[in-house]
Amino acid sequence: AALEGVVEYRNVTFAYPGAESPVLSNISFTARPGETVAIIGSTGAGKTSLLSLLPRLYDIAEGEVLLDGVPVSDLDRAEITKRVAMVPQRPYLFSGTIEHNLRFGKTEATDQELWDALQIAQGEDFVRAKKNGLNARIAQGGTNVSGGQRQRLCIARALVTRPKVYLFDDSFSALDVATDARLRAALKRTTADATVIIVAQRITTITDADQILVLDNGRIVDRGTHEELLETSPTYQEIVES
Ligand code: M5T
Ligand code: MG
Repeated sequence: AALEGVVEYRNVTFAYPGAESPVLSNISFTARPGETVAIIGSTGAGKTSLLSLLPRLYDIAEGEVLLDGVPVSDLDRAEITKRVAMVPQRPYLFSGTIEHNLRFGKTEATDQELWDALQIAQGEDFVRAKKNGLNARIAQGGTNVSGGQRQRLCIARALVTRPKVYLFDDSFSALDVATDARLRAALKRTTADATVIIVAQRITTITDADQILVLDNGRIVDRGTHEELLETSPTYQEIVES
């Protein structure tokens, strides 16, 4: 099959509707299948805004966001979500069973596929520990599961859709370091052929990324691998030391 899941941002400038100044300026990068691109930067730098442009949560005024060479503005959201799964910064669970929450967006998945996704997302144990397993009920907004459990269920939900592109917006922040490391190792095996774009606060989550983009005030100020940035980027050094 042809390469699928190539993401390219080309000179993207973006302002929220009604806002006076752009939150993203002249953003360009490419993420290819098999690669992990990490985005790091202080709060308000524009990381979430940057991710949200691929699934077309907003349309851009300048530049282009391309998925497999096609501007996303020419694709409808349903076509994009077949190929792109985003785990949002505030992952949402709705009132229903764990199974309902995991199948969201892909009803034909088998129970085995749900368990496989839970295993990768490090959520298998706590679901098995529940009396009703996959049929255990989740309260509206996921208030009866912990923040880390909610993140893991939302990661499992993304895995169930078998996307070509994964967008993780700070998806590992509520996990302890050991669980984070196990999850990412499992994820790496599963997503070996996928394109992964990951926003993270914790440096250890991104040190092995193929490319790290340092975002500051809506601009990519530096880019490279962890080792390269340690040498060349004062902004990155500040983040590492903080
Ligand atoms: C970047 C503004 C926000 C900030 C800037 C999501 C969102 C953001 N903004 C809006 O005006 N409307 C919105 O719906 O855009 O915000 P961000 O992209 O959320 O930044 P971040 O993800 O790097 O920050 P954080 O805190 O998640 O690390 O001026 O007001
Ligand atoms: Mg954010």
